[in-house]
Amino acid sequence: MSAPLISLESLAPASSMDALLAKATSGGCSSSSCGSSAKPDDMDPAVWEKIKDHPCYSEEAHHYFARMHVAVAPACNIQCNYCNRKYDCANESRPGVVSEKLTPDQAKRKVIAVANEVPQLSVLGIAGPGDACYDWRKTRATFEEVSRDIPDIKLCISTNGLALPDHVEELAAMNVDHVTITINMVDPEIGTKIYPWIFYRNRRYTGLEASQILHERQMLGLEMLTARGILTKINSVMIPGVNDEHLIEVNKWVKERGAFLHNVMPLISDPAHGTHYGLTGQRGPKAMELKALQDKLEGGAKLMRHCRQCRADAVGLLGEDRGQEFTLDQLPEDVTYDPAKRETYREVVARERGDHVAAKQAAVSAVRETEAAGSLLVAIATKGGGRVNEHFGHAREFQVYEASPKGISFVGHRKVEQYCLGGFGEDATLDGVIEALEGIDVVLCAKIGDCPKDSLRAAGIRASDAYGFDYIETAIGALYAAEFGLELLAESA
Ligand code: CLF
Ligand code: SF4
Repeated sequence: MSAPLISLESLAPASSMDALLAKATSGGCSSSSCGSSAKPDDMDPAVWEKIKDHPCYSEEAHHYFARMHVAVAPACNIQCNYCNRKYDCANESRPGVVSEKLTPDQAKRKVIAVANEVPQLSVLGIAGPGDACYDWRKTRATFEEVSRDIPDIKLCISTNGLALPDHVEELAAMNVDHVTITINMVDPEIGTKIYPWIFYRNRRYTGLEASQILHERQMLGLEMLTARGILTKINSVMIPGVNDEHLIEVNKWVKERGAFLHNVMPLISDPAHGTHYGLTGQRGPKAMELKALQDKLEGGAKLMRHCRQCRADAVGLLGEDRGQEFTLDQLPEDVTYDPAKRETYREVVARERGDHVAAKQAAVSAVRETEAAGSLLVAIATKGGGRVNEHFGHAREFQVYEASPKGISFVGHRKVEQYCLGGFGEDATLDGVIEALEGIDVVLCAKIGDCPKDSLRAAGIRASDAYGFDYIETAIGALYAAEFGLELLAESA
């Protein structure tokens, strides 16, 4: 199917409310699935209601909705060997960057300014540096202030879990429906290689005792959240040689205790960040090692594979970061929330999403029906809306999908440096992009020039813009059928 270029791509940066409204209310129903829901058939409607607009808890939602983080809670009660707090909390956010610390009042101003400008915004998260539950007064004050002005924004926190059990009741009372706990071990012996100390009930603990306490508090917090219907995501940092194989056990434990998602993140370790692991040469996993572990975990607790290890002050769709547009010095002193853009965007998304889900289902069925035996790893250049709609040279990441007789599934992403700047591509940058695309069979994008296409081909990676602006799954389905069934891949001229 060659899909029409529908509104979302142009909607995101739209500044004119007239343009937005025209898209939301344009006559007739162009959708092939008008009125259909994007809710998976086997999902409880109450759970769907909580995740349908959350870009981290729903892979499908991440094509449409954005999160923002505010760094309001810098104090922490444990030490992780992959963290140097100077460079953010590596439990949930990318280490090596420094976030702007905010007071709850400043955070509220920032959230309102973003909500007025970024119609995709649906979630406010507190994700370090520091621990949202340990630095609790600031977390609570921020959530209370923001939800007073923007009652429909979803509230989300990330925590190491040590202080979590003390705040579960308040989280439930504040309607915080999404909590991430970073759990890297369920065997305290392994914990001794990850946590040198914790600070608990006014005392510092080290060694096995520290990991034992942390483990017990993490399990207790998870059980308490599950009992209250709060959705939990478990983050685990994959540390080769330390806990990589052990994460299979972690996955089992958290599934038994009701975790909604398990997100295995690669350790980012760089001597320049000054962390224990960085300074002692502990390496992070390669993309294919991470994928192999994730594949082993399939069938256990449901995996999140679309995490971008975003900054603790990230703003925007996952994979993009508009944080630098909203630094404190650029915010107005007084700002009043105007819900118009967000409301209009939601109307458009509601229509587009049903269409996307129908197209996705058709593509997945078609792939299964080919009865082909092979699989394809496909990298997609996209800027949102679930479509192949980014130029190869403009991509700063590729979303990776696997097509096989089981269907079409999202399996990860590869971050790259933007190859084409100001109309010119640098060979050295292209080499880095090709390296990042290791193992990929085909790249699909909205446009690609002959030069990068030839270089990719020389590295064994084909590239095509023949499916530009199609839905991602529609494009992959057509590609798969061409590869294994009906005809050869139609490469663009
Ligand atoms: Fe932020 Fe985390 Fe909430 Fe998402 S991020 S606090 S659950 S709103 Fe998302 Fe970013 Fe991955 Fe976190 S992509 S690092 S999982
Ligand atoms: Fe760093 Fe976060 Fe660990 Fe605290 S919980 S030491 S801020 S990674």
